[in-house]
Parts: sequence; C-alpha cells; structure tokens
Amino acid sequence: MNILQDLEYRGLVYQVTNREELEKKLATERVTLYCGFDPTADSLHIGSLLPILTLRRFQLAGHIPLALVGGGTGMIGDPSGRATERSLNTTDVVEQYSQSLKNQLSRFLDFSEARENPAELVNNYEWLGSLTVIDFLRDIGKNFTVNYMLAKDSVDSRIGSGISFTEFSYMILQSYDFLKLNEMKNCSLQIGGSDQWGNITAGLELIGRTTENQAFGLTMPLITKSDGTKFGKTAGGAVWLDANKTSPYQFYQFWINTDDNDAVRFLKYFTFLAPEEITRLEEEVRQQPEKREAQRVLAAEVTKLVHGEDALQSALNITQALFSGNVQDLSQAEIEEAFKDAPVSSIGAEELALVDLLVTIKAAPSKRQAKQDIESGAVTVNGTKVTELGVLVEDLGRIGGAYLIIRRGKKNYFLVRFEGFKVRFDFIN
Ligand code: 545
Repeated sequence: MNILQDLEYRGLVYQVTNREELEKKLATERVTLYCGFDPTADSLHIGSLLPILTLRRFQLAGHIPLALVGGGTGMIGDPSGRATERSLNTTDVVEQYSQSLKNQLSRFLDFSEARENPAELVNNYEWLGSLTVIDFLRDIGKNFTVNYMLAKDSVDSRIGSGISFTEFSYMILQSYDFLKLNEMKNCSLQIGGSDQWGNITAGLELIGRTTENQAFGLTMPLITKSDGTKFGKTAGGAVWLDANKTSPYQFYQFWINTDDNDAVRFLKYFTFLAPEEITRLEEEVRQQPEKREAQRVLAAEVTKLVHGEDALQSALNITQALFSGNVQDLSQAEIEEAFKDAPVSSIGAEELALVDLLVTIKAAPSKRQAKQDIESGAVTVNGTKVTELGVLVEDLGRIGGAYLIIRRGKKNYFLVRFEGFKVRFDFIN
C-alpha cells in the first residue's frame, strides 16, 4: 500500500483534489505538506490528533511535514464550522498559547536533521505579522472576488446571523500561508479536517492564480460516534493532550470506554498498527466483545503515543488497582491522578465511626444503608474489607498518613483526606 492507499484504508480521506495526480506525485517525489493549528487554547485536544498523526504518517512514508502554528491567524479567528463570532484574545495570550502548541506538536514529529525528511515547525506570524494593509489588499485580496468568498460554507452559513469583516477575511490569510509555504518551502499539499476544505481550496485558487505550481488539498473526516454523541467530549469536558489538563489515566479511560461499534474505526484512525493486526482485533470484537481486546489495544497505543510508555504503565497500574481493589499499592501521584474526578471529602481528625463517615461523605444515603453495606462486606478501606460496625475511623490505617480510599461495591470509590495531617507518601510501599 502506498501512503494514499493506506490513508484510504484507514478511512482518513474525506475529500482530495486531483487524486490521481497527487498519488503519482507522492510516488515519485518527496512531498512537503502542512497542516495548521490556531492557538485558540493553551493545549491541543484529541480533535487535533487525527491531522497530527496524519502528518506523521506522511513523514513515515518519506515526505516532509510542516506543522504550522497560527500565531497570525490566531489573532483573527477562523469562522469555519462555527455558528458565532469568536471573541479575540490578546497578543500576549495568543503568544503564550502558540508556545504551548509548539511544544505539544513537536512531540509527534521527528525533527532530527540526521534524517532525509526532518519535520519543521513554522509560525505564520512570521509573514502575517509584518504584512501591511496596502500590500494585503493590493497583492493578495485582488485575487479573490467577494462573490467567491460569499459562496464558501464558512461565510454562507453566517450570512443570516452576521459575520465581521475580520472573520470574513480569514480565508485570505490561510490562502496566503499556503502560497508563502509553497514559495519558501516548496510545500505542495495542505491537509486538515473537513471543516478546512473551503480554506484549503481557496489557497489552491491563490496558488493557481499567481504561480505555475501544482498544489493539492486533502481533508480528513469529522470523527463521529455510533451513539450520535460528540467525539472527544466526556462529562468532565474536552479530552486534552496536555497531561495537566487530562491526566494519562483519564486519557486511557476515555479510549478504553470506546463503543464496540467504534473501536475498529478508531484503531484505524489513531494507531499505527498494521492492517493484519487491526483485522485480528476486528475479529475479537465480533467473537468475544466482552474481553474488550480492541479497546485495550486502542487505549494502550494512543496513550503511549501521546504520553509515553511510563505514563501508560501508571495508567494501567491505576486501572488495575481500582478494578481489583488493591489500592494500597498505588503511589501518591497515582492516587491523586486516580481520584482527580472522583468525590474527595476532607474531614477533621475527630472520633468518628465508619458508619457515620460513610454517610458524611455520601458513600451511603442513610445510616441504615451504611450499616447494611458494612455488614454485607461491600465496604473496603484502603483495600481491606471492613465488616465490623463499631470500627472508628481513627483506627483505620491511613495511606500516606492522610488518605482513606473507601470502596463501596465494585466500582464506587471515595477519597477521604484528613485535614491537619501532613501527607507523607514516602512511607507507602
Ligand atoms: C491556520 C493557518 C493555516 C492553515 C490552518 C490554520 C488553522 C485552521 C483551523 N484549524 C483548526 C484549529 O483548531 C484549534 C486547535 C488548537 C487548539 O482553524 N484555520 O486550529 C483545526 N486544525 C486541525 C484540523 C481541524 C481544524 O487545527 O484541521 O479540522 C480539527 O480536526 O478544525 O495556514
């Protein structure tokens, strides 16, 4: 399979210009391609992962990927796929976000000069920042008719509700980027999500009008889920690539929870596994869905890609400990990570019976229920079952001197933190 066929096999090609020519070019030349990311947040989220991994697929196939950070376009705001006008961020904020995106993007591509096709990071502020209004309107704007711009989805969909001249002009800036990169770096292919088709083809229009060069565009599909809910959102919000915003454990959990009906498609999108392995996992989903083998492989592969091997091991550790109940083996960092989203209660060190604690932290709806739960053996504290009703909280060992991990039933975990106790996790393990 060549790169284009591989992308098609994975369902990653939504729209492409001049497919035959592009395939020929990719087969005979080292092609430079790019994808842009506007600094609209301090981190990329999994929505950005597909184009990033696609850039990487091109690099593995011998081509040269450019990751563009939109330091200039991020000052303006892309109307594509958005129903309402964006609020503008300050220059400082855009700069700060640009730096974060740059750091994140650099983890997915290989920049080593030793290879024949090192990746490169570019920032369009470099050429947009110093562009004058006169030059912009005379040299670039002249190539676009307002009629052409009005026909674009990104603009047309906003005609009823309104669009500022600022956002209206955005497509011209992205088009100019493509032209610039074509001139500066011989870049002849732009990729992006399907929402970027209008901007990408506008760039091709500009390149066609001002040069003799042949250039191409390719978009990836919008990621859908079989249950109709939006991909990449959890109860806790977006799934970020920044470990401080979405911990590797949460990230792993997101993938492990993939529906059977989506697992194979996501393996194709988000992993570098060979077709034979994907076919084997497809068979597993069909024959023994209860084993969740496809989800396990998917979660492990993507977590490793984004957060590295150590973070994956720690996510697996936490998952295993919470599943088996052997929480006493977790490290302090792992406990904090594991309970990031869980209910945490802080209590003082006063004399308190476990039954009352269960009610206080809302692990049981009533004292009667709490008693019943303890007596039936449904309650464990720090991995040990407690069936004695009269036990006092102060007599229960604390992890790290300050934490109790309470589990009711198989899946309900509660973290209790004792105030006034210094956490000393160095004593665990
Ligand atoms: C700017 C200048 C260019 C080329 C492209 C751009 C950016 C482009 C855009 N892209 C989206 C984006 O989202 C913010 C991510 C960081 C928090 O707005 N005009 O910047 C997304 N893009 C990746 C995919 C996308 C797209 O980064 O293309 O479709 C999401 O999957 O929405 O010269």
